[in-house]
Amino acid sequence: MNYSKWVILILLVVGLVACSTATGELEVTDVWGRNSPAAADNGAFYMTITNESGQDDKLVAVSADVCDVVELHEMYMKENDVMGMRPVEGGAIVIPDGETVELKVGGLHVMCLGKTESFELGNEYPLTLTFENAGDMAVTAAILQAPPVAQ
Ligand SMILES: [Cu+2]
Repeated sequence: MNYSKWVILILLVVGLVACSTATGELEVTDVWGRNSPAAADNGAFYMTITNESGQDDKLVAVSADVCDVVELHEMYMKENDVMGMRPVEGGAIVIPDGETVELKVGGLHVMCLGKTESFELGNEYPLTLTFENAGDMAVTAAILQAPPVAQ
């Protein structure tokens, strides 16, 4: 194969990959992490996920180099009006077709257990989201000032 054929082949492959991501049927936006000092063992990431894929999907895992372990958590009301958090049922967050699911302060969140560095304002960390149907998706979380938690 000569050089120009290789170029055409590579362009075709790049085009196919671009198309498959450009369909963007599962869209992840506003990915951010809460600022927290190195002294805090754990951190949290939040994001908005919109599913226009035509079928239900599930966020089944998240990986991040800056966390020893990542879990998908939800806040819930314990007794005496005390909020607690726990891993989501089944270990996955369902993203129903045609709906938008918000991971936000006081609700669903990506729990970063065993932070390996201080989450300073302005830092950015790559996360890999794994969806049951859509597969892996790479996103970047910006570290922002966390809004006050509603009482
Ligand atoms: Cu949590």
